[in-house]
Amino acid sequence: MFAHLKYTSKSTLYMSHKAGFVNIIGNPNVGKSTLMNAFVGEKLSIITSKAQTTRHRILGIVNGEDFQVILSDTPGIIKPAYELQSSMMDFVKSAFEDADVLIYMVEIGEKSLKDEAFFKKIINSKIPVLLLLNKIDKSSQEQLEEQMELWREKVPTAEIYPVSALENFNVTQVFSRIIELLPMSPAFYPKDQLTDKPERFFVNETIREKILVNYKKEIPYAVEVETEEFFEEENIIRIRSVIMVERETQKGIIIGHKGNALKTVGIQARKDLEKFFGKQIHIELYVKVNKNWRSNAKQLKRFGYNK
Ligand SMILES: Nc1nc2c(ncn2[C@@H]2O[C@H](COP(=O)(O)OP(=O)(O)OP(=O)(O)O)[C@@H](O)[C@H]2O)c(=O)[nH]1
Ligand SMILES: [Mg+2]
Repeated sequence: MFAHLKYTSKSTLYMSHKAGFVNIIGNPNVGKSTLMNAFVGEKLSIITSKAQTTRHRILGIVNGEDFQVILSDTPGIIKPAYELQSSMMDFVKSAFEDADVLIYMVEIGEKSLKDEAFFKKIINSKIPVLLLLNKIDKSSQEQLEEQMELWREKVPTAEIYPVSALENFNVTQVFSRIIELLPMSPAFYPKDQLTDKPERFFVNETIREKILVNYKKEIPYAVEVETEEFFEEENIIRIRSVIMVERETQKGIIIGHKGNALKTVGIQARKDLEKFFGKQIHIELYVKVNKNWRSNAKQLKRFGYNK
């Protein structure tokens, strides 16, 4: 099994192997999910131009012969207004607890973290913090220098890297630095594992991404998706998912005139899922009202927002 490796004895192998948790935190919409996907090379996390796209803590595992980097994408930091958002912030809190390296992502033009308590945790962090100044493709040299200076003052303990997660600028360099900082450790997950989430989770998320993209204002935030059936055959995966909304009026909006809006979501989700799973997809979507699920602890638990 170890024949292709440089070292032959298992104990040497153990000694030379690095592994650890690298948790990505920051304000909403700064590009955390884009970065994680860039590291992993797969679209594990959904990405949209809207804030609060990510609601869970999602692991993306990058495996090498002598390393395993376990990245965590987390929801953007906000002051919670309802129960769902409190659960989202619990995911962020948990990301502080097990990190070996913390990635604090900010974007060009940003001046502070929305939540002061989280910011204090970052500046007082005992573990290495890599502060990534993202979206530098949008900035001038002058603005970049100004921002680098600002963050040097604000978080003097952090190593600062200007990056563009979208255009893959400096991403490889940051990854090399992560490897340097990781502790010696055997792998935590099997070496062929890419994430901690099951297939249905990615179906739910892909559908939710299409809802974020196709509907306005409050609608996407009132939506949760649950996949009731995921049936894999040799050449096709048959999926049936329920789109849950909080109110009857929202149900009408999701479905749209003659069902056209919902049809668009189905077509777009199918295309992405075919790419993700590398198989033909048959998808059926339903809409159901699940009254005030965002504030209902039991429902939240059911959807994986565990306390
Ligand atoms: N120009 C530019 N846009 C970027 C870059 N990285 C991310 N974006 C865009 O920023 C938006 C937000 O990206 P996400 O990766 O979803 O951001 P996030 O921090 O995960 O957002 P939340 O999950 O809502 O907290 C999307 O429209 C991305 O395409 C970048 O390096 N440059
Ligand atoms: Mg995200």
